[in-house]
Amino acid sequence: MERIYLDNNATTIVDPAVRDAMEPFFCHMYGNPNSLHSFGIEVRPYLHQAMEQLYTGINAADDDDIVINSCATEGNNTVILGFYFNLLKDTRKKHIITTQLEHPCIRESCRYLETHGVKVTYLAPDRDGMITAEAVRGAITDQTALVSVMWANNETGLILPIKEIAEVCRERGVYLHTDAVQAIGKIKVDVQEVPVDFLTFSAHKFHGPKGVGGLYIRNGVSLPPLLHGGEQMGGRRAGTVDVPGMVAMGKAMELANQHLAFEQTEVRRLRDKLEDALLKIDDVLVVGRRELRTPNTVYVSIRGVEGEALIWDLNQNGIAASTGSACASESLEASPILTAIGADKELAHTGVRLSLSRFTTEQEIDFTIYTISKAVMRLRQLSTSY
Ligand code: C6P
Repeated sequence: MERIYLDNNATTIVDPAVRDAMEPFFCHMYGNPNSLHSFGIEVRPYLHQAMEQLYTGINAADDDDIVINSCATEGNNTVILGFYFNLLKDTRKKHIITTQLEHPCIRESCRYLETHGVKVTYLAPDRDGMITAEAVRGAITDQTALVSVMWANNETGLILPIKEIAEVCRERGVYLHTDAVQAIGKIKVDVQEVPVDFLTFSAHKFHGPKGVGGLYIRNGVSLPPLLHGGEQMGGRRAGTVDVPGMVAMGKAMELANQHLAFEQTEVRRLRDKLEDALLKIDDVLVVGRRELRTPNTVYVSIRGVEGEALIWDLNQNGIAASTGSACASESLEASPILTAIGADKELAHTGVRLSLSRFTTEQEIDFTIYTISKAVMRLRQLSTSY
């Protein structure tokens, strides 16, 4: 049976062109770029090229930094914990603002800082699943050092008003970090248009390999490293650079930007086709207006159909989807986002995330529509509450 992958917000297939780009760096050009011999020297231009691709990809300025690391979890921890050591620990600025929508790697690092006396505000989404710039403005005090708000949400695909939030932070003289993991490759990310101070990304979310990511740091902003040791990354992140991973991430970023128009047209068209079909089922809730979401994501609640049961049914038919974030997929708790937008308890247990990519085909979507309608009928018949 051919399988269908609709869980692209969890991870993506590596683009074959990306795999080809990284391949020579395993058994042929495997030198350590810090070595002084030919094996080390020969890989440096490729790292340089990867950096160029990353800088161009997010429109970073020459004097900004992009620190290559292992994943977005590392990038996010570097910012949150780095802030503690840099600013929060010894000053009266002991307040961070973040949101209830963030990935656990932000939430848990903030919780950890709370045990060290840092005050954290976790802004709740409004009825539309959004965090407004006004909500951020209202939470800033003269003790606030950092605001951390994601660019796009991994579960709903909702795009947050990060430009307006950046303007508020600038006005109030507060640093802004954004987790752009779910934005890169789906919508335009330009750090000149949207003046954030820190931005994180992870290659495996845009058809690069797992285990490599990046942290953008605006020029002049100081942030201590999370990993201390050698002088790699200008002392900002010690440890031998993952050469194949970095080359691959550069290529993946270049391809992601080349495919942005395709995401906005073709991927969006297929997502809308799927969404329209879901909305034809009775008692269905789709979170967030579609024009406010990344073009690949739909998060749907179907009354009388437990999210896990539907995922199981789809999996039996070769279709991969999820009830939400992959790292919380074992949790049977009600979805916080569905609860926030006012879904009742029963509906809040039925959320299913379907996320497409540029590799998703029309036939796959047609088969998914057919399979979901059959599964919903079957599961509703079995339901004691519907
Ligand atoms: N979200 C999901 O199913 P890593 O694993 O470190 O590369 O990325 C973590 C991460 C950080 N921020 C956001 C917004 C994310 O979506 C993720 C990964 C996956 O939604 C796996 S939990």
